[in-house]
Amino acid sequence: MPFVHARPPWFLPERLATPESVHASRRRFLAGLGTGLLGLAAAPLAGCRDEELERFAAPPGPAFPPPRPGYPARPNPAFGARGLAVTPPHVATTHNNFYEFSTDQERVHRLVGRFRIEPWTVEITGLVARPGRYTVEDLEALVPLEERVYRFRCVEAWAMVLPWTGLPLAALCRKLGVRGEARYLRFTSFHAPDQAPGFTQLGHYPWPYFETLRIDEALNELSLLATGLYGKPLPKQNGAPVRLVVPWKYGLKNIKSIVRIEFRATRSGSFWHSLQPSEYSWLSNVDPAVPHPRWSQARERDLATGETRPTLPFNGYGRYVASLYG
Ligand SMILES: Nc1nc2c(c(=O)[nH]1)N[C@H]1C(S)=C(S)[C@@H](COP(=O)(O)O)O[C@H]1N2
Ligand SMILES: [Mo]
Repeated sequence: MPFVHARPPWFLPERLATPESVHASRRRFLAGLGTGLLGLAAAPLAGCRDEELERFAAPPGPAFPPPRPGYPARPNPAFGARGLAVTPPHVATTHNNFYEFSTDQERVHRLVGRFRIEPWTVEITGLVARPGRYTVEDLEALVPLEERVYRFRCVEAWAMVLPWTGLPLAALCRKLGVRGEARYLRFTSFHAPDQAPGFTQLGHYPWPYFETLRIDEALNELSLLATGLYGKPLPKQNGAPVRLVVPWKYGLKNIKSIVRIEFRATRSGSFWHSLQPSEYSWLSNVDPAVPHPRWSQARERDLATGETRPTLPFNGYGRYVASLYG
């Protein structure tokens, strides 16, 4: 095993650095909750035999849905690759965090067979002039799609570089006519236990997955409502048909498969923050100086190359967002 000696002490040896152990560590806090949940938490999909999971199996075929009008979108030159090594599609589409399907990151893409992404609507509600149920095509017609290459950093200290296709959230907010009293956006993911095994297997989690942004974060030029990846519509495992991309925050804020966006006057919470606030902060901004209670955030591991590099404050996007938190 080359270079093990060069790795920082927090880095798990390859033998242990399986997705299982990554998630076992993320889930370990559940032990403290008692009530016999530990058994479930310690063994992903324990009690769910492979035969039961088989009904969720994805048929062989391309991960990407067929292109729609608007694809491929115009690259935004302000957010080009600029020397960043874009993560190969096979890595980004086979290593996913999507607890609705599995805690095993390598298994998610094989369990999306029953997930129906069409028809799909996003309910836009609350403090906006034009609430309603919007299809993804409706949203794409409101704001032109563009492609942006962003760094992506999971709280578990792995990282990618991804070319998203999406609509700038600020432009969408303007089109929707956000009212002055709106201070927060609450996003909600899909909730369909017949379509994904995780809802049942992890029945003690506060489904559906939810996240909240401050309005100034939503209006920041970096915030994107992504409907595509690698110039094509989003694969199911990457949060089809529409997900949030806020690249200065840890991956957990980048909520997938959104069915509802509520513009609110009062703050609301987030899935991981509600489960363990001391480990997953409400803001969850990428910060190398603030370790997770159980691991350092000083460095990150590139998922494609396995190389580690220093974590950047705000994931390298301080120029855009540091002023929000001054
Ligand atoms: N609905 C939902 N959204 C989610 C998650 C999830 O489990 N469910 N996981 C989050 C986490 S922790 C990460 S790192 C990213 C992973 O996105 P990817 O699989 O496209 O890389 O999605 C985020 N959004
Ligand atoms: Mo993550």
